[in-house]
Amino acid sequence: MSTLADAAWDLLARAAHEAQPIAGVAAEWAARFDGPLRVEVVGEPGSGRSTLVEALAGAPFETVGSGGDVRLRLVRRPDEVSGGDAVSTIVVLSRADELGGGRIGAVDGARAVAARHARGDVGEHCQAVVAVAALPAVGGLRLTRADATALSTLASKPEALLSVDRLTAHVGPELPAKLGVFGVRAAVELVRRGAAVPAGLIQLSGVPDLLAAVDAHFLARPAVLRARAALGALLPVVRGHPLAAEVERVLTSAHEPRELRLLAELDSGRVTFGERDGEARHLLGGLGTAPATRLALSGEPYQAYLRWHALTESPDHTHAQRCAAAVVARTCEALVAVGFVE
Ligand SMILES: Nc1nc2c(ncn2[C@@H]2O[C@H](COP(=O)(O)OP(=O)(O)O)[C@@H](O)[C@H]2O)c(=O)[nH]1
Ligand SMILES: [Mg+2]
Repeated sequence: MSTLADAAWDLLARAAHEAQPIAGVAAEWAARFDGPLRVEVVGEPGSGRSTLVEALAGAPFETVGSGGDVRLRLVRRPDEVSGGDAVSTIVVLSRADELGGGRIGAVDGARAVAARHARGDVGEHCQAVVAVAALPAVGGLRLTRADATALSTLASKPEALLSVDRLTAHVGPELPAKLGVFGVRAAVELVRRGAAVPAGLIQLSGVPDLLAAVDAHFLARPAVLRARAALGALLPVVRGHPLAAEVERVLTSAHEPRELRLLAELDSGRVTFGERDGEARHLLGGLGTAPATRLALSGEPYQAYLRWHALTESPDHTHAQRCAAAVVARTCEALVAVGFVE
């Protein structure tokens, strides 16, 4: 059912026969249709882009500075987010360890802030909000033997951890610069517990949470996101050309981005159908897009359609729930058309 990708591919192939600059843009995006998803990392200077890119080295996607298929939008405060394309964006609450002066629970606190904003206004402009402290994750992998010795020394000097100044007085400026104050405090705690410092810091940094979010929201259906990005790039160059109306129609009528959007809304808790959430997630392709997987909890697609369609007119549900049910019902319609093939 990747109809958007098929439609986009078809439009790009046709656009490739037009005059420049249409042909050039179409060929450029057609050429990357089968490559890895390109994840753009954007943010104000100082938001932590370079550090995050380093922390993401080795991830199963390519990070780029511009022209990506999807984006990680780094902000230091959630209220910096006031717009943006919801389907192709994950908001990263970066330098999360600095919240509350680098105390040991800083990243957990930032995680709670991120979850709250995902359910609120910020959630309207993205698929997920994730708190990340990339510096301790990256720094932990660069610890020298001298750093390890300094961490052991600090483990028996709790007073040295009370402020940056005291920390610097005890171990010099390098270790705090490498890990941040939070990172040093967390590393000392790991040393006390006899745990591995680099792995422990990565776990605490939120980088694994971000990788999981990218996986769930972007990498699960790369063709849809790539197709959408390609048509989005083509649109400004075909303005005034007969192709423009078609590109616009495909972009606005595509159902798959609505599925992705609703899956994110169910995840963040912005929308819920109570005990029916599991069935909705399955139908929307959240556990795999094969028809049999989508229908695993629903059985016969036409009956599923009737049940979800009934919700779109239910007076017991909110407007948001009725709109969301319409998206699920539309998915069921497509499944009816495909036929339930085991
Ligand atoms: N405490 C802390 N500092 C960070 C973090 N990420 C980046 N920084 C620091 O913020 C400054 C800017 O980081 P950089 O990654 O170069 O940001 P860019 O300008 O967006 O590329 C540098 O001094 C980094 O060490 C983080 O997660 N925690
Ligand atoms: Mg930089």
